[in-house]
Amino acid sequence: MVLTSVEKMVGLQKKTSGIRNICILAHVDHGKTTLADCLISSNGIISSRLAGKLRYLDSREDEQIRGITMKSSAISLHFVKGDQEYLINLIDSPGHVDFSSEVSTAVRLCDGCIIVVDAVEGVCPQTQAVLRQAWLENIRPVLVINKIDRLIVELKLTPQEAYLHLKNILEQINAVTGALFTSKVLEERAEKETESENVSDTAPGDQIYDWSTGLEDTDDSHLYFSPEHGNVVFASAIDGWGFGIEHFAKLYSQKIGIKPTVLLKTLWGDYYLNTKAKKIMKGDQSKGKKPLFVQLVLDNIWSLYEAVMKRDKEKIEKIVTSLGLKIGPRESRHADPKVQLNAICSQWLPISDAVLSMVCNKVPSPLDITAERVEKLMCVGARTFDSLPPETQELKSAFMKCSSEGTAPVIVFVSKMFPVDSKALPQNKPRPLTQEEIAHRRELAKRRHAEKLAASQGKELPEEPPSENSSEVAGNTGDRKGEEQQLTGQGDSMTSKAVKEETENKESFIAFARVFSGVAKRGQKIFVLGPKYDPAESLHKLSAQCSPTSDLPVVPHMTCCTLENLYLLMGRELEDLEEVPAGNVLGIGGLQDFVLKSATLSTSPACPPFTPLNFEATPIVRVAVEPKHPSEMPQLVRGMKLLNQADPCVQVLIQETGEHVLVTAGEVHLQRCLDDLRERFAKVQISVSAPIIPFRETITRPPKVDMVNEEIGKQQKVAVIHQTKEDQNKIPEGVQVDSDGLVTISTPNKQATLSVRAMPLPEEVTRLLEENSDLIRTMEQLSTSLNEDKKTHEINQKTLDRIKEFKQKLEKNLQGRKWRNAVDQIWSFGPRKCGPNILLYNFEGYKRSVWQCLGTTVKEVSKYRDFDNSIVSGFQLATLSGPMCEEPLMGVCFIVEKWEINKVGDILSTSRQDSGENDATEHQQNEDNTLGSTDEGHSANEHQDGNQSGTESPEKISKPKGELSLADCYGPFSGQLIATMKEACRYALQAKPQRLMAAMYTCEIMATAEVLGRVYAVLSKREGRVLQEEMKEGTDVFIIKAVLPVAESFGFADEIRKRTSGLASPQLVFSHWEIISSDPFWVPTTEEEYLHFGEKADSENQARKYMNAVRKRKGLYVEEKIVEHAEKQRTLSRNK
Ligand SMILES: Nc1nc2c(ncn2[C@@H]2O[C@H](COP(=O)(O)OP(=O)(O)OP(=O)(O)O)[C@@H](O)[C@H]2O)c(=O)[nH]1
Ligand SMILES: [Mg+2]
Repeated sequence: MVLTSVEKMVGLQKKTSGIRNICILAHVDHGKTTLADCLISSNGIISSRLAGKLRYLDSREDEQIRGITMKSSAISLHFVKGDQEYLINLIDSPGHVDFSSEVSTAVRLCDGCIIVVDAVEGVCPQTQAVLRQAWLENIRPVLVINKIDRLIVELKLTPQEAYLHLKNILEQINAVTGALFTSKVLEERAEKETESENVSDTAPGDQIYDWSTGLEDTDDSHLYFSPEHGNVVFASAIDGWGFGIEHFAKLYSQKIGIKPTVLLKTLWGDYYLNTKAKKIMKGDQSKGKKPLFVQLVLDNIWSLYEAVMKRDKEKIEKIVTSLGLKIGPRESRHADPKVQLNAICSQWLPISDAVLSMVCNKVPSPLDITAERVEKLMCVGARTFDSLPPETQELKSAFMKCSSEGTAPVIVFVSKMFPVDSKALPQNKPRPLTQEEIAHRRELAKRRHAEKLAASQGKELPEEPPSENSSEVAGNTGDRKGEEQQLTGQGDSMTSKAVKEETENKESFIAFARVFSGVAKRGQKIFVLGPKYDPAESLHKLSAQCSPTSDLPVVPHMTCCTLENLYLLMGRELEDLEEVPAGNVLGIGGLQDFVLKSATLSTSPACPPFTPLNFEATPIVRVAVEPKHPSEMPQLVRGMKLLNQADPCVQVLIQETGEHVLVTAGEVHLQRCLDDLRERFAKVQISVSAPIIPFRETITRPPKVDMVNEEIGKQQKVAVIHQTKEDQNKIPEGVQVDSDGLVTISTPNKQATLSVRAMPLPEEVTRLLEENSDLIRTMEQLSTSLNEDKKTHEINQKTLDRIKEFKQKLEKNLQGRKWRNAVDQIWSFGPRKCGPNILLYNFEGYKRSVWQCLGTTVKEVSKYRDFDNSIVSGFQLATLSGPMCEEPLMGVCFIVEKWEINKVGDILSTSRQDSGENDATEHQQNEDNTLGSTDEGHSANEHQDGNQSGTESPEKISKPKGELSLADCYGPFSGQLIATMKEACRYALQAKPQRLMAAMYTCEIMATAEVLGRVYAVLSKREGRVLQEEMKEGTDVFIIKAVLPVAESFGFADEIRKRTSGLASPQLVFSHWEIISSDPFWVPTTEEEYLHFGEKADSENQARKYMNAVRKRKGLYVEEKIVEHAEKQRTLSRNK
């Protein structure tokens, strides 16, 4: 029986101080959904007998089958504590890494979270990840240590051991929070320091760095979990019990006559009770005393479990009566002791009371949102709060007030869109009639009956005044009108039938959202602000007071929509609402066409878009999909669009090859996406390619030893003749490669010559480039705007500092003779101008810098400058796809050592010779931009001012007219340069030892000692490498940390699970790129190798296998000798 009506909830929603928005976070399988069940059953939505078995919030079929949660879902609960009433908006989240993006969507809407930790497994990788997410969002965590029954039943610990174990877990968790806190304080301190440095110019030599200072004066006690602070609950969700120590403190203060405040402080910790003196003393172990927690709490629980497990009826009865509980006959006679336990414990220490009162005490209400959190939400990227326009800054107070008055601006954040079957929407559901409607109908029926009677008796009824808007039919005209009514009624039901059919099989998207300020009303018009919306820009165009209802000019990234339906989220059900006041979590219908995944909604144009959600997982697993029947392509495309909207993390793309590609976070996620696509969104059969695994190409230093570990000396080289020949064939005429790997190549028209060398970058530099790709992109944008002399981008001091720091780090890591001045000579990064490869220039007469925004270079115009872009473009192309299998490059540095361009006049003369008729069209070309874009004058323009028709640059005027055409029979000169540069890079790369890089997962596996061997076997079969193995304290569980190539990971989790009979289950997270040490082009070249491997060298080569697989997939030529040296051919004779 549902105890709370929707009306009650609506009432509670208005009392902001009694609202708690929380989510449940944990590692996979630590019992979030089970705990949610217990909390839900306290509201009577599900029966308490089913709590823990039903997993009510796992509403998808596959969630129930697999037993893991895959999406976050919300439910509103009512809780009474003393004379206070609370509304708890509870969100359950998934724990599996593949769905960590769903956690981000939940965390954003909440003010606090319940961190659940398994008492046996302790802190796991996802526990740390969710703690970090809670931290980043600035929400208050509380802790539930769950599954304590396992300590009793499975591990068979004594209460004393269990106490130590729990203490240990608590310390581990606090260590994680401590680390987060310390890093933040230090960061803030460093920031302050730089600020104060900027202000006052103290002599730098006198400063002594003491890194601990900031930490000491910052109070951090509220951050830590400690039972005495009331933010820890010990529980067993499956058995329905849980308690905070204040429960026992209250209980025992009466029994033993010690003040509850004293007990509260000493019940957890190394204190014991001196029964004679009735005093609590410190220090337990040394004297062999039991700590209070063991004596007063754990002992009782242990003895209850023991009694029930041993079916000691007398003892059970004794305990039950002493606790004053009533156990129903059904439970007390039940064969399963678990049922009895549940019945007793859930009455004795109801888990929902313990958890919900902790939440109400410790989690702030929406009114107490901190200024820090508001500022963080309002500032996108590197922007600071002070740099926002004043109207926007004013909105901060609206956030802080969280007011539901009519004047308050409405601010809503949508964190995800989730699909709901249209049939399940409240407005499409058959609704039970209300009392009034029933009464009304009865009245009508009565009257009709009376009319019939009257007609038969020939009497008339007294007339009643006809009421206009009621559907009642009155008086003697009733018959005809009644017919009409019926007809239209029928019409109605017919149209509604049609609508129904239409809505059948259709998905509606509901926005998962929270109101941060104002009241969201049904039918209200509101602005939808995209993530790139900039209030500063639009406030120029609009007045701050304008509302979404007025006529507005077009503003980028801003649209207007209507809040069509508002819903109360009740797990599997939705309830219609008229309006939702500030501070509540809600569902919004009708945003499908306006919001893709997340958005900010507001009635004020000054509202900034919220900072994007922090996603922990990187989508890495990609597959190509196509419909089984090619004619069903449109359905698939539509389905993929819907899927993209429904999942916060999936990426849906069409590759250059025309393939439709899904990119997902992992195998489980992929499976869910495909199921959704098949059964829900596209409803067609689809075929799925094998996962497309990304690789990177790179080069290394030449090896010092050969494949049989012999040192390579020149005299040992064997002339494997065909190999050398092949090598020579690869390099066409006109390309010179010297012994050092310097490649010299000319453009087809011989007007320019380039010398390029490739070098491997040190690993740290590659990592640095990867980590700072956003910064590099910002630098690129800054340089462009500087070049265009636009001052639109005010350079933020913080960004500048970060760039400086980045430069210093690069300098530190690029040292030695080879890299002299390298950092100052960086010309570009690639691919896409921000990747992990570098282009350097190293020749006289040229100056250019990516550090332009730091103000280091003077602008210099030279003959090179005009073709600068071509070289950079060639480099971008070369780094985008390498020669091995057309995958992007990584960690490669290209150095242009020579770049000669013939004098412009020479180019001109040759181009005249080559194509004399060009002169005739030259005038036209000057006007025609498509051709003109190739001429020098124009490209000079591009660099300098970008205005083409106005004042001409002095250079251009001084040049003879004919010079404008630089195209010859080989095509435009700039194009030739791009192609030449690209070729040069590729050859330079091939002149060095090339290697493939594989994407690596890190995985953490927990396994018991007996299955350890099998885990290792699976790991080594799949090229995995164990990094660390340690034993979890107090258990016989080993934690193995390993890395594993993504390419070998498919089916890994399943295989491990099968081989260990489900005892070990790994979690895979993308971590980094790693060089595969084997050379894909390797053939024996030294005498030893030749002897060892033979001429064919056909033993397995991992890198070559990967490379050829990629080449095959891309339809590139694969060098494969199918039958070589066939010894004997067998002819199968046909049976006659
Ligand atoms: N022994 C014991 N088992 C529990 C307890 N709580 C939950 N479980 C079991 O642990 C398993 C996982 O529980 P769930 O509630 O689905 O875990 P979850 O954290 O929601 O898992 P995900 O949503 O997939 O991350 C189920 O088999 C539960 O029966 C507990 O207190 N004691
Ligand atoms: Mg769950």
